[in-house]
Amino acid sequence: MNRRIHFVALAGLLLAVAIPSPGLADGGHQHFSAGQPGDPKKPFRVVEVTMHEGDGKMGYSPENLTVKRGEQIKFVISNGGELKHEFILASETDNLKHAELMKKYPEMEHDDPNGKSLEPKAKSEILWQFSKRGTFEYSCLIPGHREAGMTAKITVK
Ligand SMILES: [Cu+2]
Repeated sequence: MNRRIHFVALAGLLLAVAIPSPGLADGGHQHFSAGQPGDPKKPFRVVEVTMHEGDGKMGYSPENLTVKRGEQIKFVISNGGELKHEFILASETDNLKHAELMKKYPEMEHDDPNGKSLEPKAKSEILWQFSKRGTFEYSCLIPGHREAGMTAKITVK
């Protein structure tokens, strides 16, 4: 009996060590498709992003952004609408997968290095380093919002 309890405790410990915590944002364990969280000690460019809706459409301003590979951008994001919105920075592929998941869990809240949920009139910031060339995006994955136009393209040259 005693040995068995020890075995269960040991197995639990091994399992806890073997599974990396998704909450650790040290860049080594969390998967980000659009680059990596920025370093506030290094230079960055500020890009102001607003979220809005009206006339059956939803969107961001700006809708297009071009950055140089390695450049850091501080996104200063404001929700200028009457609804809750999100800013999720990733590849289109990852955002589409994430959007499918959000259809099942529409109440998902984001406060991640690459994504924020913003209540109406709320503001937030994301500092990001675009370390990879390619085409990425920020999008709102609340069901129906992306479809109504809430996606913006980022080109990393
Ligand atoms: Cu939205």
